[in-house]
Amino acid sequence: MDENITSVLSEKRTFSPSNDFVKQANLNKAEYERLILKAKTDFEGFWTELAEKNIFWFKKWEKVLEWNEPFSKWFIGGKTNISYNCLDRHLEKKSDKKALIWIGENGEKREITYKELFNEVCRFSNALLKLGVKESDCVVIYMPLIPEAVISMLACTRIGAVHSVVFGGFSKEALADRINDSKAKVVITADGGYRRGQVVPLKLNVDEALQRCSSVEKVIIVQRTKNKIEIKPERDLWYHELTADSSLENKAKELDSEHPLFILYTSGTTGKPKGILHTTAGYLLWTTVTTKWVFDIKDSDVYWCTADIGWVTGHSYVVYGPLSSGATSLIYEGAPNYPDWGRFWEIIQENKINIFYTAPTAIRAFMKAGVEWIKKYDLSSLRLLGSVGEPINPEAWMWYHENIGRKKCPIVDTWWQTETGGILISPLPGITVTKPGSATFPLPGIFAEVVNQDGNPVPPEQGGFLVIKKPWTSMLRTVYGDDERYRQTYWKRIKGAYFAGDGAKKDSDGYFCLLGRVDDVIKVSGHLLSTMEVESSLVSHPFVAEAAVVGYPHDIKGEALCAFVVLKTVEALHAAPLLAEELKNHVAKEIGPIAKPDQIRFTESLPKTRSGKIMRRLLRDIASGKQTTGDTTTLEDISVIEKLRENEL
Ligand code: 6R9
Repeated sequence: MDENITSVLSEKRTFSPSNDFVKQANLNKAEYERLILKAKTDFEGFWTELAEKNIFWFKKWEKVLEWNEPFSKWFIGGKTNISYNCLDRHLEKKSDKKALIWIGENGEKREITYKELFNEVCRFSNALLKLGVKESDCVVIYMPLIPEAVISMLACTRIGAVHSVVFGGFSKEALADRINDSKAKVVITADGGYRRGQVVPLKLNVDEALQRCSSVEKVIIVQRTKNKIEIKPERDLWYHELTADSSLENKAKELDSEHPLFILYTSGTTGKPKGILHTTAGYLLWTTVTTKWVFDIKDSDVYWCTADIGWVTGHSYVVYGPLSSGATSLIYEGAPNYPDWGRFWEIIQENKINIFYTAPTAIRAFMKAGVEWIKKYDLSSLRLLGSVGEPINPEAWMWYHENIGRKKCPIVDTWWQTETGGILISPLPGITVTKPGSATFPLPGIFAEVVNQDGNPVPPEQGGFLVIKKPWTSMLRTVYGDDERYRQTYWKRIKGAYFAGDGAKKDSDGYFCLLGRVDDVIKVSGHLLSTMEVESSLVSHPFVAEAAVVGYPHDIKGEALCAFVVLKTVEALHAAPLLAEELKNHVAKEIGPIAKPDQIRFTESLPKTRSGKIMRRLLRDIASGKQTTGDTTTLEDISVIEKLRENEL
């Protein structure tokens, strides 16, 4: 890319944290400024200080960092264990405190204290050892969001096995690919999981996937739905039978700082998913520290991150960050709209949730469902809101602020990736003046910049590439089994920096605004436009619930914009031909004529991955009249594609 990205939206609204929030915040302004300065002037000293304060070590490290671009090693010579940090170290003071609150889709509830969670993890660790699972063996976890999924993760890390969680909504093909790439020895699954009242046949998927996988020796099955499954006696074991006579005594392994912790697959621009590898101490440190800083976790808080453990957000901010901080973390098995759109708000009311962390796609779905669902519930326990996964449009941000936060809660719009392990750019809730649609500033210790293709910073208000210029402790170590792909994907595009794949700009006040993936940047009549900005403009129209904008080839403009638009009500569609014109003019007015979409297509829903990201690649194919190509295994509802084709104008 040789031009700069034209950035056209500018946000003037600002929100300061309330005095009450500031007074009680974990991180105050003076300490923040000290940390920023310390990281600048004494980089290794900065990380040393954090590692000493926040982590339990069996043995202290000898060397803070070995940086051999693009490979990093942190806290060399140190020994720790993430399961020990999440469990054992809390037992003295918090053994009766709730570690997990689990809510099943059908309303069941289990509350598990730190002592109970510790016991279960020890019991299951012993069972895994008895099966012959050794340090560095890979264990695939393919489960619904039930406590045993968290127990499995913690048991693996306790004995030094490497887990690879595969989202329970993935197909048997996707599961088989991931098992084969990681050469897993054991798969932990459940007979089934619940999704909108239906049973998802997880064990059946495992059986079918394993026809293509030769590395797996044992399958452990948690009984969840009691649907009929086939048991292969030489391979399959019930979790409850396996753990029944297991001892509760288990000493956490003293693992090297750089011991591999987990692999998590994420999609790349090519078909083959990338196995992102994280290691022990550095990941533990940054997830712990960011939980404290960004979520302002207090001992009395009940915290709810709505992500599934199949995604990195579930790893870092459902399991490891909160448990290492000794917090109470709520997990909910079901869908946000099951049995109705009030489900989340009911859970918040009943469990007096204080901190709520979710994704913009969910927020926009709630906007569409209407505020009636929210008004029925008491949300006054909430004190902090978070957003992750995509750029949050200012419109959605304001809605979240007004309707869920009741204009009282700070919103932390947290930018990060599977690859970064933890949050890198985010407001600090007791310090930062926020702006809707901006993730604000890099955290202390994170050297982020917006640059052009030569790696030079671009002027304010101009779009460019988001890069990280110095290593950080929770960075990915490599793409599992493929160092060259790691180097090529992340370190080749911009010299001397980690390139995240996202476009961004800094505004005139230095605020970072994420502009979406660079492959979502479109060149129209010589201008590079961010699809996100056009989408935000569309969503700010009162009739529009959600929009996805893609480019398609155009004789004169090079590329033109096609907008796929979901309306708030079906009735609005009756005015469709007029409305399409109105929306085009709306965008032209809000952003400028260059951003005016050539086509508007109305649709009931957008094709999304199961983690809620719009699959623009598929929309691009439809907009340009091509056959759908490439991998669709991560698509949540395949029928959306057919419907979109039927609607072609
Ligand atoms: C944590 C997670 C990473 C990609 C990332 C970016 C997008 C995440 C964002 C955001 C704008 C935010 N992203 N958070 N964009 N603002 N606050 O989502 O990891 O699934 O690996 O996705 O998500 O495009 O590059 P992952």
